[in-house]
Amino acid sequence: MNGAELKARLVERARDEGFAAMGVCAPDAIPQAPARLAAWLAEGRHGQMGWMADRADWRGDPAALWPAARSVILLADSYAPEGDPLAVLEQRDRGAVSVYAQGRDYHDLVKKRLKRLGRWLIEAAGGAEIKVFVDTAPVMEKPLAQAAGLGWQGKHTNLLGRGFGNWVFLGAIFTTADLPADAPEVEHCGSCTACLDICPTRAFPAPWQLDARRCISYLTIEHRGPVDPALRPLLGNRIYGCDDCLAVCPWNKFAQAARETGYAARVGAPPLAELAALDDAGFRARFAGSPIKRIGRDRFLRNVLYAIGNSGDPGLIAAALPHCGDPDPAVADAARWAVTMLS
Ligand code: B12
Ligand code: SF4
Ligand code: SF4
Repeated sequence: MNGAELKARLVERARDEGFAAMGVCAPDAIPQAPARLAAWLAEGRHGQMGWMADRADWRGDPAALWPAARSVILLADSYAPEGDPLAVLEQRDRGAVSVYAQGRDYHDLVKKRLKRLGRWLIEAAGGAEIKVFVDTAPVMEKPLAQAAGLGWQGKHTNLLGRGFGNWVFLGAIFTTADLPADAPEVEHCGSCTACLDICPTRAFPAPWQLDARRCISYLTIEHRGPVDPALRPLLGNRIYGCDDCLAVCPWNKFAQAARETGYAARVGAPPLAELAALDDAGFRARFAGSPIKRIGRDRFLRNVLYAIGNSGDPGLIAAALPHCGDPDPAVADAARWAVTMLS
């Protein structure tokens, strides 16, 4: 089988595996990425995500990460929500959990299917080698996906496509097989600024640039310790991630229904009082298999307490009070802040 035939068969297999789109680029297809990554890091926009700076040379250059790779295959997997993901922001006594974390952890679900696809490729390409990546390796998945023609990086920095909107996860297969590259996609945001305008914390210093230190996704998932008191009221009831900039994108009218049943919403919008009462064992049992589990009970409780402080409901003081002496200083501080806000 030549490279073109192999790729055509792979596209079919990717569709059978439920992926919304597949494309291929060469490992050296993102020459602009290292300088952009370096500028972002130099501004300190990664905050406490020190792992973004570690191995930045590999992250910016796939050819350096694995010199034997000849092709990079990018895949998009739809997790489009069924209803309006922003409706929950009005229910201030409940926690808003972002769409991506409503079901089972996408890292596991995407990787399983990438591996199946990769195994097929190894056999079909007569012993090619592969490495599969979903989020956790030093790989810049968004510019690679644009280079592979899947879609473009919107002004909110996420990848979106004309045929699927922006509710997609990305995954990559690096391979020693030689596959014909796709043409890169160009930008189709035009004069739209909906994602920039809705951001509650004004986390975009400019279009296509995100200061993670102000992003609610970063603050609720990645940031350790207390959140800047000036930003706390802007978190609202968001306790894990944020969807605002994704939800307003007009290209989502082309969103494809999620094929992966594991993404189905099972967390919902639980009452904040119920979440504040979870001890460590209760937290781990409730969020087993969910990406939420990885932030641990203390950071989760910190987020819940900020949401309680923002609820406007003095009836929730009772849920915050028991945590004012918590051994975790960020939790105790958040509990005291919540009580002050509601008193
Ligand atoms: C670090 C990280 C975060 C950080 C920082 C996000 C960021 N935008 O950098 C935080 C914790 C904030 C975050 C949040 C989210 N994340 Co995240 N995250 C990542 C991760 C691990 C690396 C991203 C990265 O390389 N950032 C570094 C910056 C410098 O690169 P960049 O974002 O590509 O920035 C580019 C632009 O600035 C561009 N640029 C600069 N100037 C200009 C000018 C022009 C004209 C153009 C066109 C471009 C341009 O150049 C840079 C390089 O391409 C990726 C997984 C991966 N390994 O790629 C997931 C990933 C980006 N995250 C993902 C998701 C789903 C989210 C959330 C939606 C989760 C949520 N609901 O809470 C939010 C979205 C927030 C947002 N608006 O970006 C998905 C996005 C899928 C997609 N469709 O794009 C990814 C790809 C994970 C995955 N495998 O699916 N994330
Ligand atoms: S995820 Fe939320 S806080 Fe982060 S940039 Fe988008 S709208 Fe702003
Ligand atoms: S909301 Fe508008 S500006 Fe933002 S990514 Fe979508 S089309 Fe581009």
